[in-house]
Amino acid sequence: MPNSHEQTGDLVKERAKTKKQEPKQFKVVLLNDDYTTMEFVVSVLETVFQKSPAEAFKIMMSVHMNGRGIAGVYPWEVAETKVETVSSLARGAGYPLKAVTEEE
Ligand code: TYC
Repeated sequence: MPNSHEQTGDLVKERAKTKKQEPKQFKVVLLNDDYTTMEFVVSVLETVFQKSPAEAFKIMMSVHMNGRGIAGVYPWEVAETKVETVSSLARGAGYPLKAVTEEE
């Protein structure tokens, strides 16, 4: 039955395509510490994670109160680059601010 083989092939291809269109996403988690200023964290959230001033303040306060919080969710390479940018900005300003990635 040559037709059924062709149909099965089409189905497999469709499924594979659907999977490729949904790459894994990674959370960038901001960690609290006692030394980084609130102002610096807000500026990082605005510049690196494109948050509005109000949203940046909200996320910063949530990290301050809960120890950690999600700055954003991105494909792996973007998430890793954001973590490195946070680390580099913090080091340059003399703060221990740290961000890590987590699989969603
Ligand atoms: N806890 C810091 C302070 O009281 C503020 C802070 C918030 C630091 C969020 C890091 O990810 C952070 N100055």
